[in-house]
Amino acid sequence: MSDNTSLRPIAVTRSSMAPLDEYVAEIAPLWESRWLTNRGEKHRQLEADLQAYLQSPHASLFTNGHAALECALEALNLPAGGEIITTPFTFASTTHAITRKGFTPVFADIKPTDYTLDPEKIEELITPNTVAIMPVHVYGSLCDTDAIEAIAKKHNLKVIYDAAHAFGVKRQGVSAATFGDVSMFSFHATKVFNTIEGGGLTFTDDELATRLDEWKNFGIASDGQTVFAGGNGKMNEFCAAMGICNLRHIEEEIAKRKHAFEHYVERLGNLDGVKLLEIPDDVEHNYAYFPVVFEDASHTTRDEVAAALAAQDIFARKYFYPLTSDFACYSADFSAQEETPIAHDIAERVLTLPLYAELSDADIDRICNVVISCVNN
Ligand code: T4K
Repeated sequence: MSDNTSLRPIAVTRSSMAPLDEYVAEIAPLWESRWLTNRGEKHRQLEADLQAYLQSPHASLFTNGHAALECALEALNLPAGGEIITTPFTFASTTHAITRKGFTPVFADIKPTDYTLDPEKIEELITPNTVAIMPVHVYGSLCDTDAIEAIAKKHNLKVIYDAAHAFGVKRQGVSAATFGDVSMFSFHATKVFNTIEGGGLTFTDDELATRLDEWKNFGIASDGQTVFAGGNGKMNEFCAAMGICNLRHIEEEIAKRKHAFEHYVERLGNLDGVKLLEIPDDVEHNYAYFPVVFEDASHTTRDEVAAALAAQDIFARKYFYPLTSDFACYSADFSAQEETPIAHDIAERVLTLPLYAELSDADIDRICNVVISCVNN
């Protein structure tokens, strides 16, 4: 947020970290207790802090967001081998969680407005084998949760939101953590809120809380019996301590990101040939990403901008190109171009510009000058 131009390479993001002395004070008691993991004091405190912040009766911590997503798919006891309707415009994790748990992803198209799953495309894909819907609040844009959950209710399907990008987002004061049967948040180093590595699930079902606690501790129940073949997904005390510290600064973090986001909008908002992310009036956003979609129907402008930025040591990213359905490991099975033309089109034209709390106005000006010059020539 300072006006100094940085000299270092500028990456798409940069981890936010609470002050070092604050973190040191938080972890110092661990040298006394020697309790480093397995649902320690920091773990319990962070779960409680997150329940309050995310307005959720349960916030279950995991080693990372992906493990949390896989665990949710197991713990919901969905019929084995079923189909899950999802979006291909996402990070690898969403689709990999589905396939690694033995389900079949069925890709529905996204909306051209906010790039989230289009509810109107979901119902036609439901078959007797459909067991769930897994939408993504991509870039922190909330899905059309009312429409999606109405469809799920009508067809008796579970809804698992990939809310990896939506930490702190609210619509009409209601937290992103409260939608669907389960929501998964990523607390990776690159996220608005980080625990170094980490993730969490939010939900209301008390029984699910017990199953998840057992799952992430090898299926061992509170009475010591091992009741099923669970895995190991426990967040350690150092990561939980990082989360406790970073959560104290979350409002400041989001305010700084908002400043950066709005500075981009000031510079690029009137530029013909680009579409910026629109934030609805009733949404409190977290300003997680700054995606720009270029009007050029081919990927030429997008690629030129990325190359021109890279020439100045500025590294924007093509989140999310290619679509997951076009990954080498899936492309033989799914033909996304025909089934999800909007997702395919956006993936060809999107570039995610650097956005993080410490990004200066002067750096944003440098980035915007490159974008403007490429688009106008
Ligand atoms: N669902 C969705 C929709 C997701 O986007 C993700 C993760 C998940 C699920 C799974 O959640 P986790 O299991 O990760 O909790 C990054 C992140 O690794 C990944 O968490 C994230 N999505 C994805 C969108 O972005 P890469 O491969 O682009 O990261 P990388 O290493 O290139 O880092 C990008 C930039 O971030 C670096 O150039 C500099 C900065 N950075 C990176 C690291 C690792 C830091 O400032 N500090 C760091 O420690 O995947």
